[in-house]
Amino acid sequence: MIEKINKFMEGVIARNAGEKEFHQAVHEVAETIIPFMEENPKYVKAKILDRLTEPERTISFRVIWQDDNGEVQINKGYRVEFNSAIGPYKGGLRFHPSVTLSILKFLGFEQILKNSLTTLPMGGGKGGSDFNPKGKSDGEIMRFCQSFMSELFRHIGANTDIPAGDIGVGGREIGYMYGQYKRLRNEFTGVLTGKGREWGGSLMRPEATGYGNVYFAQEMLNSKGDSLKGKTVAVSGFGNVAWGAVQKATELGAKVVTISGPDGYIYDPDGISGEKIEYMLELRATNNDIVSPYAEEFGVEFFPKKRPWEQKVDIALPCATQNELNADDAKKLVENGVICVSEGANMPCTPEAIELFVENKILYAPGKASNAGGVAVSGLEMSQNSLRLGWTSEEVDEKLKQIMKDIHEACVKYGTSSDGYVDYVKGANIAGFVKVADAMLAQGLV
Ligand code: NDP
Ligand code: 2IT
Repeated sequence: MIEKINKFMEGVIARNAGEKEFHQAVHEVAETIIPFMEENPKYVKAKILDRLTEPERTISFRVIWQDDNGEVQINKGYRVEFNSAIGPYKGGLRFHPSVTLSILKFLGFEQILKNSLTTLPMGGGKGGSDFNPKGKSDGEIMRFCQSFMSELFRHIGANTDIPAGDIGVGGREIGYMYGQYKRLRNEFTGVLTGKGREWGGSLMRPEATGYGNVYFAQEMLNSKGDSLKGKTVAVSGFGNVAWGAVQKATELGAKVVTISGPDGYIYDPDGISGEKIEYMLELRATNNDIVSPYAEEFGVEFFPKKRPWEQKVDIALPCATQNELNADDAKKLVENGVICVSEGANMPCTPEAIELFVENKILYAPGKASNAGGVAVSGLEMSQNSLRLGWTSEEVDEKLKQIMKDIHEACVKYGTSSDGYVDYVKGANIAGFVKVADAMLAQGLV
């Protein structure tokens, strides 16, 4: 089996040279899907995994804009339309200087399986730019978003491809891009999700990813007769996902003691709750990329250039970015008695870290399962746009909870080992794969 997996990966690496994040995401899936396909030869014969790892379409374009000094700026723009077997392409846009095609292909590839897990009809896609929003004025952000959309608009549509937010893209950026799309097409449609509630957005979308991640952690703990109550939690990041996770974990009786940024992390032994959670939003809105002002504001300790995983906690929720929790971090968490790790970010744990969690039988959930709440509520936003109706927060939250429960159940169904341990990576990969693979078989060689 190892030989088969290695051979498959050799092909992927040769066809996608140098794209190491993409290789990493594909390898994690291949490890569990290739053995599954061997038991189900119809997928092997139709070369489903080879087809699944090749995007249906990759769009790459130039984005020209002018900064506040009148200087011309040039960025790269992309949209990877990965797979449309079960619905229109769906996935976020990331604006961050680290964005490359490799990053977007890893995200787009994971998005296929994640979207399938939500039970909603959405294919997989991802896009973005190497634009750095840090320190930019509101006018610069608007001009960049308008220029970006001036090319992207011809490739997307409410029934074709529906982008949303991701790192560096929140409500403000979605607003500017939506305005430009509407102007160019002269139509008011649900082409983007994460819109403002007054103009077609869903209630609960901003909270959805973080809330969903905590609901998933709760399901894992419940399956062991445990709960979040009284647990200490380390969260990384201080963006949209981290904010939602801190809020919901606190509400469910846990104590969140860390948040982090690229500058380091803060440790708040009293727990991040109430006005401190509101302060996270202020911090994010400064566009400055640093979390240290929290320490000054609330008189707590700041650990420059360190990551929160060195603290003793019961639960870890990595919510910042890819590969932010490595084997050393995982070792420390395990030594300190962590019981549950639930990914809010996409691919935050390295393969070596995951191996350690699984070896030690920690409850570990991969992002494609545990952070699917964000795109799930995006799917619900699409439904509301189609109906031209808006649901209440309670209605959306109820649906989100049910979806996270269903994803958990699907993981248990496909991921339970003979000793009872649930391998959520295996469970999520197979459950997500089956639906897409069967749709691809039914639709022929397209
Ligand atoms: P935000 O832009 O709101 O926040 C991102 C956070 O991660 C910030 O704290 C950011 O700090 C930090 N960060 C970003 N890049 C790096 C880096 N290279 N090194 C260290 N820290 C970094 O984004 P989101 O909260 O939306 O996204 C966080 C994660 O969650 C990402 O992995 C994203 O793909 C994933 N995700 C998001 C969903 C959503 O609905 N928004 C849905 C599902 C997953 P800074 O900006 O200061 O660098
Ligand atoms: O990674 C993700 O799932 C997202 N950034 C959300 C995508 C979406 O379309 O809501």
